[in-house]
Amino acid sequence: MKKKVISALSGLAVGVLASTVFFGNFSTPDTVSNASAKTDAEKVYVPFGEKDEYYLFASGGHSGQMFIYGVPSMRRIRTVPVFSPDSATGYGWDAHSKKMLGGYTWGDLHHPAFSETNGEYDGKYMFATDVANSRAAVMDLKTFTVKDIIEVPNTSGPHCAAFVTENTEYLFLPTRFSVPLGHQYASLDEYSEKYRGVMSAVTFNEKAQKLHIAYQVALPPWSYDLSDAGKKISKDWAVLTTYNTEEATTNLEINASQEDRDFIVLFNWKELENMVKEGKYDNVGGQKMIFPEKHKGGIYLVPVAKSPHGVDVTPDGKYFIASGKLAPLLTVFSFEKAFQAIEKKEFAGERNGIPILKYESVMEREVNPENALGPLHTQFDDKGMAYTTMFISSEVVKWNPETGEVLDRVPVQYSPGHAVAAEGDTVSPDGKYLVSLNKLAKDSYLSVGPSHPESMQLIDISGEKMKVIQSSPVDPEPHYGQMIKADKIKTVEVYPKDENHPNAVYNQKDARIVRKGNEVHVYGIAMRSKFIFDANAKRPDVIEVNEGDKVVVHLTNLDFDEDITHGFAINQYNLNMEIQPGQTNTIEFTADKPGTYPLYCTNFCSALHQEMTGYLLVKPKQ
Ligand code: CUK
Ligand code: CUA
Repeated sequence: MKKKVISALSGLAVGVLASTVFFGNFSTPDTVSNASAKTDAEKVYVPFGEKDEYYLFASGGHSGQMFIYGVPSMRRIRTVPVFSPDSATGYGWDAHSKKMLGGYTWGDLHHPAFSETNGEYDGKYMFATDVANSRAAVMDLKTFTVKDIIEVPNTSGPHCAAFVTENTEYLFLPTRFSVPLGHQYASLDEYSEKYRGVMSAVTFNEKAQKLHIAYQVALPPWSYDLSDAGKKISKDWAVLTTYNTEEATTNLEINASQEDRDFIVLFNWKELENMVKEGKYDNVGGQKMIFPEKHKGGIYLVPVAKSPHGVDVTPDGKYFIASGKLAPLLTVFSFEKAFQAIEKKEFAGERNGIPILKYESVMEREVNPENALGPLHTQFDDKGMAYTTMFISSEVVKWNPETGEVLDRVPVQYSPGHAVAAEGDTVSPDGKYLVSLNKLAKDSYLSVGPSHPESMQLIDISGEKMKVIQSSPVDPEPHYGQMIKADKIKTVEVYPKDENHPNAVYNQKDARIVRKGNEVHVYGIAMRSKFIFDANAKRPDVIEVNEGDKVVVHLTNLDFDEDITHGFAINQYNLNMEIQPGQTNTIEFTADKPGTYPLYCTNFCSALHQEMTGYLLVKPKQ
């Protein structure tokens, strides 16, 4: 009876009141005896008071942001700005984030990757790269805030990253575009001689919370596409796909698809690490650059169907799967076979000094699902089954990499890029859920004009047959995502008191304004519902400076209370920052506009939030 009510409401625009009154207890064991008896609506319905089972971190593409969803509800929980400024949080205005963004005002975030321990997501950090301005970032999952961003020299668009090794030893950042080293000018007529594709090996120092480029490799002037790190037996290895091995310099749509085969680059990062230790590198613009034509070993090429896109290592680390995106074939390659061929030096020539392995000696099997077209990316479940997105035929194909048997196919709307499985890139995926990240949604939602939001469709993969059970809009187009078990993420609810913080003020009476020449340092407090900049002033909520002064405002949020975030904005000065509970945050500016400027709290914090205001008075120069 109860089930009927719920299925009648599938599509679920059920208000909070209705949910607590009617369905408050529907997930208790007596009402739902086994998963298969659940309707689709029940499977995605997370009642008020309960939480989703997984976090989905979905790349925000050219918004430069990361989107956080809950699965199975597919509700968007948060937007975390990474490579672009964000007015809502003041990201890009407060001193730390402004410095990290380094003047860039947009980014193109494609592939998020969780930090790993023993091949499992450990829930500590999230890494991502920016295709637009060649940067890498790390986000702390205790606070869901970005800790460090680095620019990657010699590289143009590290699209193929970030994929981390089993114990987060490295994230590898291969470039999408080849350019002359150091971005020097060189005519495109000299493309083959002067241009290079560069792969960077980046480490993360957890203590210092800093990213660092350990070394780079000068690869041939091709375009590099997706990469993946090995696992278990292949844990010292990583793979990346290439296209435009034709080295075309114009009209790539046609010219980069001339040859029948491109390559997978297979490399042993332990060997490359040793080469660096032995000094087998050149110094290029301050980076340790390995030139494979000079220092042999560690890097090999495996021929693959032309213009491959994704390459994915199976959870057991035995195989890597890649497919020509214009071909109907899925190809399974064997690490073990590759190792044997390398051992026996069974090479079929070389390109740019890098030995080529024979396709036949590394290929394990080819799989050809009938009429399936445009294979892009592959994910895995808990039984070792593979799920490949088919961009052109708009479907997800489930198949067995051990036998090549095609087990199921499900249409998605439309043109999926990646799919992401629960704990999908680990050594032990969970099964259960797969989200198809679709590049086009067309008619899926209410129209908002000629351009539409794209979509993410949740697929139940717990049974033999796949079933699409929910859909959620996402804007702009989704690229990759990763899905982590919710209980692995341990956030802090308030920033803990840090008595050593140089700018924190934990006592109201310590709020003060200090002038040093033409610099004014404010050590203030934000609390429900006032600012205190100078405890001893006639008007403690006023900052008075002279035109041309450099003003540095440090504010500590004294509300050590979950979710009580304050903002600090100054009218017409184009300034805003947020101060989360317990946090001390800093904003700097030059008071270059004389006059009277109200300032206010931008984040609703109490019934008297509207009263949380003050003034910036800027005395004009004589
Ligand atoms: S890419 Cu393959 S469909 Cu940027 Cu991961 Cu988008
Ligand atoms: Cu503080 Cu609103």
